Amino acid sequence: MAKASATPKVAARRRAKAVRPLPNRPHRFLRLVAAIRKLTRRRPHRRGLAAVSQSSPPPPPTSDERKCANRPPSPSPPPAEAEQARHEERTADAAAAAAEAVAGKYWAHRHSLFSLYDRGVRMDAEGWYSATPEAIAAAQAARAAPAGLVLDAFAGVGGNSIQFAARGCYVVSVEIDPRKVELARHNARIYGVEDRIEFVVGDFFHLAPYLKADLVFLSPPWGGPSYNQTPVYTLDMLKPKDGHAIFQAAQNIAPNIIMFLPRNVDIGQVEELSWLSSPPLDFESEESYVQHRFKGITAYFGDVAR
Ligand code: MGP
Ligand code: SAH
Repeated sequence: MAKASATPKVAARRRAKAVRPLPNRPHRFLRLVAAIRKLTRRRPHRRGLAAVSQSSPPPPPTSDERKCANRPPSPSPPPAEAEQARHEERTADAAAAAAEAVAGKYWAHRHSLFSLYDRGVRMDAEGWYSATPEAIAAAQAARAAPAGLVLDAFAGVGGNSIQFAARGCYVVSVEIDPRKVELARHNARIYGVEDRIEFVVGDFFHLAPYLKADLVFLSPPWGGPSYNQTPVYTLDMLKPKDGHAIFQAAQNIAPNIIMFLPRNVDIGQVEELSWLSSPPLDFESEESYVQHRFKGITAYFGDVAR
């Protein structure tokens, strides 16, 4: 397994090996974006396929919603208020968790997560512990061809999407949590790459059958910071589905896949993913470091593997 840290020399070597993008970009990117917009508009109130754009107006009430609005008052709070109360509770919980995270080790890492942190980068609790450190995200992005079309399937607060866009890729960033999408959009603006990223609030597994790209980037949830409590991390521990299901969904989208995985992952299992294709995909794994600290394993499948 290779050991990698992001030096300009390595980045230059990687550029030479970069995967050639499919032709017709950016038109293909725009067509894909139009398709996603259509898809997400058609079913605007399903969590898995929520509306994409911050500026989209809320959908008109359905006949059921209108019936709800006309119901006589009941002793329990009306659904909208109860939902609002639940939302506020969740927001307060998230804010408390974020404050806790900030007070801990993550605050010390803020500039390695985002070098422009002081310009106003925003995070939430999960973002603090799962954003890919910038040097690692930049090294991963260096494998993609400039102007290639990248799908970031679990985009979080934007750590990877921003680096792919900074390298000149067009990026479709899928993230299930709408609040994170707003954070990612804000962070991309700070890095000046917002116009190369299409943000989609949605469930990757619902959207996957409709998507095509040159490269899929996968950094799914690992199950929280306790992922390293086990000596060997197996692919069934990934969330929200096991590693095979995640990889298979990605395989139908692009011939090149990059996965960012825990440092204690069972590397044999990861290599086996390449056998899901016939003939097997080229495979390479490397240890990803930030300032000599081992942070995770990056696995490359397809032409992006050396
Ligand atoms: P870590 O091991 O929690 O932190 O995460 P650190 O500082 O290396 O731990 P310590 O043992 O040195 O104290 C290391 C890196 O893994 C983070 O910066 C994230 O990039 C990534 N990471 C961690 N988690 C828990 C997740 C996760 O759930 N999902 C994803 N995609 N990445 C994660
Ligand atoms: N690479 C990101 C961090 C990703 S953390 C960064 O650098 O910022 C994993 C993310 O996957 C979380 O933000 C979580 O909300 C999201 N997620 C979980 N299930 C998902 C699904 N089914 N579809 C899309 N995103 C999902």
